[in-house]
Amino acid sequence: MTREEFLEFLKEKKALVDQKLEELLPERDEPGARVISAMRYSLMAGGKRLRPVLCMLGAEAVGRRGEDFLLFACGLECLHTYSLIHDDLPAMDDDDLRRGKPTCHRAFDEATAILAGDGLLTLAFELFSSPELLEVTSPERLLQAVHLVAQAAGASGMVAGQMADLLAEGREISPEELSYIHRKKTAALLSASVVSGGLLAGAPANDLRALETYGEALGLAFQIVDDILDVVGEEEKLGKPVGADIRKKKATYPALLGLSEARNKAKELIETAVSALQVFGPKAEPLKALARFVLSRQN
Ligand code: GRG
Repeated sequence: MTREEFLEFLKEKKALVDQKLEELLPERDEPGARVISAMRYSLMAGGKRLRPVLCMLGAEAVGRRGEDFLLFACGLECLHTYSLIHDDLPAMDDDDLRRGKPTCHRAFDEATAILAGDGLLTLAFELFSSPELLEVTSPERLLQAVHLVAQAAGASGMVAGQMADLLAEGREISPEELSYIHRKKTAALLSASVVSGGLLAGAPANDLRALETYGEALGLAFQIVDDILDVVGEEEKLGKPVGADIRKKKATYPALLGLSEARNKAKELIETAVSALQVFGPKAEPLKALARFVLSRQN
């Protein structure tokens, strides 16, 4: 699958997710509807929809139709969007822009943004437990998938990663601590997204292990690329290399290893991710293309 073919493929999958989310969360006319508007504002702000796409492709790698699990996949996007809204809050990263638009607390207000995050996190579990999913998977499989995603998102996954990241601010950290932050904050949910698709699709244990290896390596590479894009963006703004200055800011692989070594590390991880997919043969072609896309993405 070429990059162009994959981009077209991604556009189609993304459209499925966008349309379903639109259907699931209509505007309302009631006293509390402001929170719905804030949830919709962030949810429909143009995210890449990687987590829902990973879930659908995890199911496709084992021979099922990804779209069957669209409700679950949409739950993953709600969960991800909650984490972005809360991450942008003044008490956390204090960001003004997200997905090229004012952050939720800037467009609305802080209390509304907190509630919008709470609403999206809860909506995620409402979608994961949709009775319609029992028409396409078994109750055991569904329960395992919800449990897996809850573990990846909660205080032993993404929330722990965010905590460690906040505690690491302004001081030097070891490569081990950095790897912990990346695994928990970013890789855990990306990996759970693709594994949950496999689980719902009824994949056997060794296929699930392969998807987990893929998801973990992809997630780590994703975070490194994110940090590289930050440095490159900064350099473009400044018109010169940021050099050692990056070390003083957040701990990242570009700060720890330099840009070129960080790029090599991301490449190695993508190779690991792609090799883990051998067991699936051609059905995993889109997952391979997605991994290569993560390496070359510009936003
Ligand atoms: C607040 C519990 C809590 C967790 C926050 C996700 C997160 C943890 C922080 C976001 C900070 C950040 C930029 C992390 C880097 C990796 C990442 C999750 C990037 C954003 O994901 P994309 O690129 O975003 O998939 P889009 O906008 O395409 O959905």
